[in-house]
Amino acid sequence: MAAVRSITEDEVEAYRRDGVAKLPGLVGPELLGPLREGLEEQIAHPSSWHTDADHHSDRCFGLDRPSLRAYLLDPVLGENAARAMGSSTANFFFDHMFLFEPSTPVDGHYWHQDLPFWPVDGEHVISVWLSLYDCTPESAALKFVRGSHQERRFYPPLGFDGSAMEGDLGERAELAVDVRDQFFDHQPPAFHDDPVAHDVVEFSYNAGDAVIFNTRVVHSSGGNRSADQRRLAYSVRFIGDDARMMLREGVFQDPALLPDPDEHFAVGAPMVSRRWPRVYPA
Ligand SMILES: O=C(O)CCC(=O)C(=O)O
Repeated sequence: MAAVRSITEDEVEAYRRDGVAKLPGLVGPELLGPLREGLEEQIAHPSSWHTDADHHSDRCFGLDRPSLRAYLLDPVLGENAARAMGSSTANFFFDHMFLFEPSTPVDGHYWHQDLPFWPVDGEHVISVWLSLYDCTPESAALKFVRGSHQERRFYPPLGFDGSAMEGDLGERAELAVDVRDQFFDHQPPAFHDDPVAHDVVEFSYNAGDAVIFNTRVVHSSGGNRSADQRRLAYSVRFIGDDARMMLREGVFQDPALLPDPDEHFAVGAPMVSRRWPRVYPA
């Protein structure tokens, strides 16, 4: 059996309609072991980009770990991303791990969209979030505001704890453009207070289940309130044909995601960097 299964047409349709589609059993048990091992090594030896607030996260590390690299560059995973985006290609953009140990509640939620944090714009930007262990809404399962990818505006990006994030873009900070008209002037409402009215979709995941989601869709978990269930997730981000370089003035833009210093970066330019290898077609 293949290590990563292919997305179905129904799942592609759900992704386009709702901005998110659950992919049960995306990854088989034979791949879960090596992925867990690679992530445990990373937790023990975090990168300079890791954060430890209420939960632990790290990013942009997997290409250097053979057991993770094979998954990140798996052409079936890339093809799934390309088909969902409606793009003829998929390039790896970056990987991101999120660990909530048991009893790691959050204060409210951290509702957010991903795209406004990242130095990229376009429709062909997508995430595949994989659950390494079983998880339920009680143990920090990721949930979504269905259809919120259709809203063209962004909520101003903040950290998971609600505080403003800072990052040094170096000389590239000067390239940032004024896109204030693309932003709400307020933070997201507490969608979890009325999940029915806001069409919040809450999934439960078995180990190896994933969601594929649009980087404009609003999402969060409610933190890990379970006393004994660990929650470990691994998100892979892909970019496709229409993705273009972007820097938004006055809002946090993640410096970890820029091309290497010796590489070209210009707002509106195609996403070309040795850090973003082609995954599909292989
Ligand atoms: O796993 C989480 O709690 C957050 C995940 C997330 O925001 C993402 O993958 O974009």
